[in-house]
Amino acid sequence: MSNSPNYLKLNTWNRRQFLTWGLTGLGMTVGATILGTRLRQKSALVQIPPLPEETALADNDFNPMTLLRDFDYGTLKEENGRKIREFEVTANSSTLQLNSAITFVSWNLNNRVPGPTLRAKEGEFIRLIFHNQDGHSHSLHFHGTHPVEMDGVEPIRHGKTFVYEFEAKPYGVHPYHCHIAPVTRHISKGLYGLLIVDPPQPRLPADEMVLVMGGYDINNDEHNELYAFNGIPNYYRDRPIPIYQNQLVRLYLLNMIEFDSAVTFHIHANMFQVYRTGRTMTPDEETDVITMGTAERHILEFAYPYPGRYMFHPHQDIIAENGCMGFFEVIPA
Ligand SMILES: [Cu+2]
Repeated sequence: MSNSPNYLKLNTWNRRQFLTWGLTGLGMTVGATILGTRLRQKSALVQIPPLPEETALADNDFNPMTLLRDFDYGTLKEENGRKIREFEVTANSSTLQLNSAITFVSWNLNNRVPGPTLRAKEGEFIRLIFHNQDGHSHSLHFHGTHPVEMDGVEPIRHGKTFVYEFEAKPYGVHPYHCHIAPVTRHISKGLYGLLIVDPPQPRLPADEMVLVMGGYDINNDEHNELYAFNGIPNYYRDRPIPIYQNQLVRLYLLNMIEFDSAVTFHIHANMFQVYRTGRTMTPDEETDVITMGTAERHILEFAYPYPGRYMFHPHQDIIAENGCMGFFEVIPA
C-alpha cells in the first residue's frame, strides 16, 4: 500500500472530529481535560495548510476553497435516549458567475452548489428540515436505506417545509438530490450534495475534503457546455488546493454530471486507494483513474511524496477542458 507510513502512524481521529463527536454531551470537566490533552498530542498528525488569501470569487455567494473542507454536523440532540442530528436546508435560486462571460441561474441548497456536506454517524437519527423558498417544487431524495415515505420523490411546493427523518445507514458516502421531473434539469441546475455517514469505528485521521463533479447546460440543449468541481468551472485550476507533502488526504468524491453517462477521475503523478461507495474500511483497489456513472461516489485516499503542482481531472479531456480541472499544490512538509 503506497500510503502505508501514514496509515501506520495515524491511529485516531483528527481534532475537529474529536471535538464534534467526542466532546458533545460529555459534560464532565475532568473528561474534557483529559481528552483535551490527548487532542494536543494527536492533532499534529493531520496537517492542513492555511487557505490562500483572496480565494473568493466576486459575485458568488460561496467560496469553493472553504466549501472543500466544510462539513455540516448539524445540531446534536437527545430525545428519549436517542441521538438525533438535526439539519436545516433551504432551496432557493441564485445567479452564479461561472466565468468572466457566463452567468447561470442556479437552483441551489443553502446558497451553494453543491449543497452542504451533511455528516452523521451510522445509527444516529437524522432530522432534516427542508424549506423550499424557490419558485419551483423540489424535494430531497437521499441515497442509503430509509422507509418509502422518506424517499423524497414527492414534490415540496414553493413556500412549504417538509421534515425528512431517517436513520443514518449504512455507513458510506451517499448523494442527495432533488427528484422532481425533469430530474436532469433539477440536478444540473445545482440541487445536489453529499451525506457522509461515518462508520462506528472512525477512519484514520486525514486531511479530508469533498469534490463534487457537476455539469451546466447553459442553453437548455440537454448537453453540458461547462463543468466544475464544487460549483465553479476551473476554480481549482486557477486556485490550486494546498495540501502537505506526505499528508494522507481523504477525498469524498461524487459525480453528479447529468447528460454525460459516465466520467472518470484521474490524479497526476500518484496512485490512490479506492473505498467504493465509502462502504469498506479497507481499500478495494489501487489505481489512478476510476470510472464513475452519474451518482456514483467513492472515498479516495492518497499522499503526495514529492512537492509540486499536480493536476486532477476527468480523463474525458473535453470535460476537463470545459471546466472540470484542478491542481493540488503539494507543500513541502
Ligand atoms: Cu427540484
